[in-house]
Amino acid sequence: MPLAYIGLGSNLSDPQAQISAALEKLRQLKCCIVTQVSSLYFSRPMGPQDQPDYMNAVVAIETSLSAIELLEQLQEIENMTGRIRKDNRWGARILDLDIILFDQQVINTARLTIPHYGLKQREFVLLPLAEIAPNLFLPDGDSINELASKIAKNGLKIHSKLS
Ligand code: 5RU
Ligand code: CA
Ligand code: CA
Repeated sequence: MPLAYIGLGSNLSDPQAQISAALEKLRQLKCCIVTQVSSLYFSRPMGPQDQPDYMNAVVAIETSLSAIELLEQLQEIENMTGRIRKDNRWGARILDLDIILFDQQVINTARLTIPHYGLKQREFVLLPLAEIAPNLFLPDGDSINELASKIAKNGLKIHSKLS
């Protein structure tokens, strides 16, 4: 079965509770087995700064779905939590679920870019990912551990364990 890595983020309405609830919903998906869960990280906003701090985490899931089917499941979970998709690109959100990697697939379509285009620049993705998959390599050959060891932490810190 394909192995996918999912990034979770929230900076509204009790982010820690939102991430825990999203993890619970991922565990309930029939198509997916959550195999690894990173710690919960506290992170400063990247991009627009006029928004609250974030909580971020990364999970690994084995899935029988295709990447686009998985995206649809993730968007359903986002919608269930009351996320409203509108013109606040990169603004505060209750829940954001991104496919970071899907096996070693490279996908560039209007709906989906995999690996996630911001992966190498975002400490709040790289460090949780390196926590659960240090020996992973990207499709372009870059080592996750090496990328994670070089990136500036920008205040990122482990907040707590997820369960
Ligand atoms: C530009 C640069 C835009 C970096 C974005 C998150 C970016 C965030 C998140 C933290 C965004 C996309 N900051 N900023 N965690 N999402 N810490 O999940 F990430 S908006
Ligand atoms: Ca995101
Ligand atoms: Ca997203």
